Amino acid sequence: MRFIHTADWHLGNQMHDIDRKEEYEAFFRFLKTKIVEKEAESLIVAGDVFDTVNPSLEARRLYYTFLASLVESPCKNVIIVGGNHDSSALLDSAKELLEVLNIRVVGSISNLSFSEMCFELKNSKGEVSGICMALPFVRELELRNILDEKSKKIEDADLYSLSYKKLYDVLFAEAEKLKAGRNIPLIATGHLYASDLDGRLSEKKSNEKTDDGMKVLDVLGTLGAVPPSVFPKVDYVALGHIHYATMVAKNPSVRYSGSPFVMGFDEANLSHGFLCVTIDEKKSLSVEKIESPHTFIYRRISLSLSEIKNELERLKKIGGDKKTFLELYYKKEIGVNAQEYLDEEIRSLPENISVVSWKIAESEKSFFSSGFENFDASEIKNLDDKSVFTELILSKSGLEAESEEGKAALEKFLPLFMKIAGEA
Ligand SMILES: [Mn+2]
Repeated sequence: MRFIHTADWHLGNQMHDIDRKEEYEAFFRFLKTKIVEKEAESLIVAGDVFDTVNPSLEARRLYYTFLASLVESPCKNVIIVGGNHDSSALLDSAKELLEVLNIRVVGSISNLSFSEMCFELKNSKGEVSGICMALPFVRELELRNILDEKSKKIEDADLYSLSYKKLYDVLFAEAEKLKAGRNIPLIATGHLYASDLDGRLSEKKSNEKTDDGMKVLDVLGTLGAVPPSVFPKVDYVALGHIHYATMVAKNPSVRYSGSPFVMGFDEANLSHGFLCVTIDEKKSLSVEKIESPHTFIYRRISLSLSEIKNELERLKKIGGDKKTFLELYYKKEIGVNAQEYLDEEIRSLPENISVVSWKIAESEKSFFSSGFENFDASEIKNLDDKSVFTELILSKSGLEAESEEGKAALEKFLPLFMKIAGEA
């Protein structure tokens, strides 16, 4: 059997007010083409279909138009589960209608028995070729409610491991019942934050933001990470919530597909797409990553002012006439007025390139502000003594280098600093 695993579409997202309709439409055309080309018999959408609980009419139109387009395709089963961004009520509102097209929606676990969350998947001949246990995002209250009275009082840290273990165990038993001894693969879904991921989250410090805009500490603290041990022993677990493709605990059968779209400039330089999963008769698994079309170009650039100029020149050449959106972080250069310089550079860009924001680089900002506590010490090697002291004097005095007071402060203090540096 073969299916497409995707998640985190976040339809209706308009970061920096960018109109992304063209990009979404191109993606759905591409996804449909791949479904046909790969002869994928199922599509699994692991949550966060929409970006908000009240998505625009345009976002809803895109969603329904795409689902309708699958009727005449090899895709005979669609499983859609709700994510934390979705309104489960909105997803479930079309449930009965979509069921007629064999599109199964599980917006939330409320009001459902576990057997109603397990579905047979059929191939083009109409034979049952697999079972999917469709678990959506589960809210904290719902997690507590599935535990018995005694376990309800447990610490937050144990809530996720205990409740998810129970959820997946019960679902697994239901799926086994439905499977009734047939030699067909079992697939599970989830929209959650699993621990033990590869890639950028594993490298993040506790105060950095995750792909969902939350700080890692928030996720690990109040929201909780789900340990890999809770996942059921099935042939594949299709997860959503993390916006880049990664395995859980290096297990090739427990995966995040990632989002097919750039959902923030911190993700701009990562690849985005979906997974094409094949499980053969011997239950051996192969997973192919398929990259989304680059309809628009998104880039976060963090460079010194003069390097930004070169990078913009380069982008003008490689981007052709594609719509390109940039977020610039610049590193100050002594004696250059950043505002004037960037104004000039940005004004000379062709129409298809937009700079959505530009600000001073974080590492510089923390250094140039009051304290050194967040300062990355490796950065200091790029600055000479004079630059370091100049910036220190300016930040302590709150003055601009170009202002008269700033010049006076530098004249007064810089020689003193240089003298001390010389002696040291
Ligand atoms: Mn999510």
